[in-house]
Amino acid sequence: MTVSGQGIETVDPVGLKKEILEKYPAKVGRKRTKQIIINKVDDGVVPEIGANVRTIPGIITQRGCCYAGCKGVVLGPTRDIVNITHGPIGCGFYSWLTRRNQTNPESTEDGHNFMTYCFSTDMQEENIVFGGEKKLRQAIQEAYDIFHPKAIAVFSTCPVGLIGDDVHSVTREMKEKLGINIFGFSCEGYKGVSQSAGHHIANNGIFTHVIGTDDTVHDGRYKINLLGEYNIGGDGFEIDRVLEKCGISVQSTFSGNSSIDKFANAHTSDLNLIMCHRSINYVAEMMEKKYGIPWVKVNFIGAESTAKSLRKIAQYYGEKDLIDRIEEVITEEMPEVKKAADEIRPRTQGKTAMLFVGGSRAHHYQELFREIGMIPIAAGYEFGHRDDYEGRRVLPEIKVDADSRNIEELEVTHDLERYRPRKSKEEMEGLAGKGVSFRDYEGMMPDMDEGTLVVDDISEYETEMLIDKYRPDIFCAGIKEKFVIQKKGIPLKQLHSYDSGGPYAGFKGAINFYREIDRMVNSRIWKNLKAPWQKNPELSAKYAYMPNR
Ligand code: CFM
Repeated sequence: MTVSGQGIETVDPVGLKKEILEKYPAKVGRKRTKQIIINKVDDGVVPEIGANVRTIPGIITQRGCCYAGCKGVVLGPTRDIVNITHGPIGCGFYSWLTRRNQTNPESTEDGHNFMTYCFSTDMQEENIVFGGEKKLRQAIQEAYDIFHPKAIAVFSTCPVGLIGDDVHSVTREMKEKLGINIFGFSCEGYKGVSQSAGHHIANNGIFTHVIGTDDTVHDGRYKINLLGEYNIGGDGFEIDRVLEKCGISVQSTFSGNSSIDKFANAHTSDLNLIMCHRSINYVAEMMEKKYGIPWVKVNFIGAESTAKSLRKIAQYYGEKDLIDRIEEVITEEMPEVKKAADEIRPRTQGKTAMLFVGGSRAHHYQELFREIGMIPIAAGYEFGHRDDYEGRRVLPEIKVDADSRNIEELEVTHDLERYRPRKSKEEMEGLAGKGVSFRDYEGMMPDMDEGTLVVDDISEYETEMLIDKYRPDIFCAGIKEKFVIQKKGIPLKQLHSYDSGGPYAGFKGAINFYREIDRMVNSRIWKNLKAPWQKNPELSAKYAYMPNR
């Protein structure tokens, strides 16, 4: 299939790629050419893309750091862990309440919610010179005395690694002294090439220190964990509503609306569902090895994908009650969604979208656009790996480089007491035969049209080139890109924080999204907008020279 939509036939992607690369020094061009791909799908197989490699110094990237991936993304949304940033105050401050992950403290007895606080050791020059372990010990003690939390986690920022503070021995010592769960992460910002390294480190830590520490088996006929759902704008609440309506118990969500106790007995569930493959596939893999819980990839972004994911769960259990209930729920929820889409589609049909976000949403949200007839013409991840683009089939081909070798791979074996295969080998094979693919993710590119552009770790310059050539009807990215793009007269939807909107997951979320996109792509304001330099290309100014000041 080739792309068609308003005006996009006039852009030649091959020529555009050439034009982009020409402006770079030859060495930079040679690197970027591997990360800018014109999509082709041949029997599910797509071209190779360069991903998860270092950003070239001097290029303005969208990426964040390892600390952001560990503390901000994976552990941050857990309301009853006191998360202490060990470092200078800026790292703690700028990762404080910026991600719009919602939580419901009333669902845990003690009502603890520490997410509204910003805990930091506030390292000063003295600590950099003489070491910061003493200050860290004091911070843990102080947090314990004031809040009496169930757990405390410590996150290392760049200087901690540079001066060699041993956060792990401090946390071990304090765990023994205070008798609560205390653990640390060596997630210094400079590790790896992006926040993706921090996800892996967070996965290792939570797997080692929390999962499997409570064997209580809770009630529930169909018990699942939802992995890689962070409850941005309330997405997790909508997914919980739908799953609960189907009679499925969400034992633990990693880590939207989560509490530490839920992580502790996640190993008692029947099935792991993965929403965001990039940030949490490691936990799923390790839980399967250690406890025997299989995992499947799901996607609750888009009404059709939600229905498809629910049917996948039904197939896994294979019980008539559940299969019937899920069909009932889909039949109940769909008409409202269809009605909204049908009403909106005449206004959005054929309009174009670009998505440059993170490590999973640039893929998932294409589905929502298609549901209202819009066309994703270019997309890319900030920090996805090749498997997120091309599918997990390429995993064996991915070379381990110096940056990925920096991140520990845990050796995981069967837990002698707790390992219990949820399905026999024959049952698993039977399900696979029926099309339930376990441990699989097909990636973004096979879902995209031929001739669309896929750009990994897009730079600001490349973004501007794409916009000038294609003039998409909407661009999806984050706060760092928002105003640059809006000044070019293109509306920008933040797909990290959702601006002030959401939820967009599940059935009700889809309706919210259609409506918002309709308003954004059909508002005239963007076409009427003129930057000051477009109206008056020559700006004049006066300056005064005051020698004695
Ligand atoms: Fe996963 Fe995420 Fe994403 Fe991500 Fe993120 Fe995020 Fe994201 Mo921002 S975990 S990879 S590190 S879905 S914070 S909730 S929106 S970049 S696409």
